[in-house]
Amino acid sequence: MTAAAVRPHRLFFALWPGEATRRALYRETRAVVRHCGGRPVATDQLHLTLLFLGQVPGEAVGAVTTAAVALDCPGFTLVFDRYGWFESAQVLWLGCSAPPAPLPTLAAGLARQVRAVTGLVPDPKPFQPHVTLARKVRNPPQFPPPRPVAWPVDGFALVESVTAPEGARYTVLETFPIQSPV
Ligand code: 2AM
Repeated sequence: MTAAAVRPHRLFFALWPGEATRRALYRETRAVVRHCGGRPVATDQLHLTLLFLGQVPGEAVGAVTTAAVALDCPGFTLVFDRYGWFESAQVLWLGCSAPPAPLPTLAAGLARQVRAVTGLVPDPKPFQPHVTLARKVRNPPQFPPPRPVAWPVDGFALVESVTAPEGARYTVLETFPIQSPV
């Protein structure tokens, strides 16, 4: 086994937008992000975290993948139509005023599967679906809501976070299709 295979990986499951959705997320939020006073998340890194795993031993990554493959989930479409702010994390985010039921079901199913298959205990914090737009934002957003952005979800991703001096970089390791949205 190579050193790369056995080293721990900082992992999370996420919805990773396709190009059209990514462009729309950028287009509809760029003015607010520019004026929020924080550090924008690069457009190619925008995502919605489903389950944060943290450090996973290299030898457990295969089991994490197996856990995700076993999931059965209908496709769905998210509509992003509101800004939010996490005061303690100083994060400006984009969210949905009416997240469809399959979204929390998918996040909970992943947590259950990962625990059952790998024995790892994922982050127990309640699921708060959001796309982080900017960090180090010191004040709550005082902006009108964005024009709604529709994100058709037909899969999810296992993503690695690598810490660098300029901040974390996220790389998709694997993608998992789910049924296409109807
Ligand atoms: P955030 O964007 O709100 O910071 C990788 O760090 C991804 O996992 C980010 O989307 C991050 O959310 C999310 N995440 C959830 N819980 C986390 C935790 N305890 N530590 C770091 N990131 C976490």
